[in-house]
Amino acid sequence: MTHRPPHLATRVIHAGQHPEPVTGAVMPPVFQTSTYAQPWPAQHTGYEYSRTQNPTREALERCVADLEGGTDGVAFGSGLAATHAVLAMLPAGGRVVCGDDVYGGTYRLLTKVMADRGVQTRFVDLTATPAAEAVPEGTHLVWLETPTNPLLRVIDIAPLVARAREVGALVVVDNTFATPVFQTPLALGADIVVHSTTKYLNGHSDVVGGLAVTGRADLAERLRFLQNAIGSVPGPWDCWLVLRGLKTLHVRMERHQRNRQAVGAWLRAHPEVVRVHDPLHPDDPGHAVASRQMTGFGGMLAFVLDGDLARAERVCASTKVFTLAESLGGVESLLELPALMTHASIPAAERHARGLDDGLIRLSLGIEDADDLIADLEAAFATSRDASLGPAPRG
Ligand code: P1T
Repeated sequence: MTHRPPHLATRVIHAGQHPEPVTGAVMPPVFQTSTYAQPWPAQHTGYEYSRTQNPTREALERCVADLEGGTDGVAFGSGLAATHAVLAMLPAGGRVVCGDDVYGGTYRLLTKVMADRGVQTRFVDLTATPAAEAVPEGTHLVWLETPTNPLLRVIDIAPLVARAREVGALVVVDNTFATPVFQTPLALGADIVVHSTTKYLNGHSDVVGGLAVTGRADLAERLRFLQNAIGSVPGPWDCWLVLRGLKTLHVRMERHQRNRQAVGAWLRAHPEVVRVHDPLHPDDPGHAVASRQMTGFGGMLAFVLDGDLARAERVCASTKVFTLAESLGGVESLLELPALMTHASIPAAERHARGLDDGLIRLSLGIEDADDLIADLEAAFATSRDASLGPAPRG
């Protein structure tokens, strides 16, 4: 599509796609091929080998690049593969400043893989530290999620971008939670946006994938090189599924958000709920920045229930509509305990220092009926009062 309609609801359906020239097929076909015939050695159609070029993957890359307001999208086999490719741009001995509340796998990649290659990471509370202090001279890259996983903290992107420019660092924003429906970090000056397309962009919990988007030609060229050189590319079927999922991103996000609003209000009013992490609420420390930086608040919530970790475990094991599972962003509601599941790779002392309580329950609100979701939590809260409930025997 050469004409770029102003509204995201139109672009999620059309951006980067055009009817297939031979048959007019409206959906980009799944080019399920590893290689392409060449009429003469080293003469080809622009497509040589599917790790390097694949038309289905390119349609997905163009679409997400457009939604994020970038020029280039580069797709990977998972969100972490996209993260790894971005970090592979660092020089030996590179210095990273990373928000102190990030997905556990991102933390693990930085501390257990990149650290062995000499990359040093400082984890900083980017919600509370002035940008000049957070990003010292010599920093190569600033990595942040906003809203963060799992505490839903909101980080002000623009001052970090201004500071990063002063010291010559790149700013990378993992936009998985907000999606371009609610936030476009490139418009705030970020250099690269990363997604786990596994989550909202695909939206149906049936694909693992990742994507990096940039508006800078030099970074696009390097990422494209790394995509091919490292080789962690997604297959064409997975790309096609994400493209299909994207077409409803806009309506799904509105419904995720509406359910989040309803469940958040119910949780806040519940006498057994000690704390709700919800930047939608005016009392939340992230509310002011979120109101300025985002056009919506998304579909995630986290809360702490009165009682010990065992009670939180019993809640998670007792729901009937919410599924106890890692991941997020699908049409079905999920819940999980980050300390034991998605963020278990962060040592307990560090989790606690960052305010991640062991009993924190994370909700990914799906698009079911909000009343059914609330009734499910209410019933699980009641069941969890029975301390004799325990895990099913294995085997
Ligand atoms: O799982 P993968 O597609 O590799 O994406 C990694 C990733 C990156 N960024 C964020 C913000 C994420 O939440 C994730 C994956 N997160 C989960 C699996 C989870 O349940 O939090």
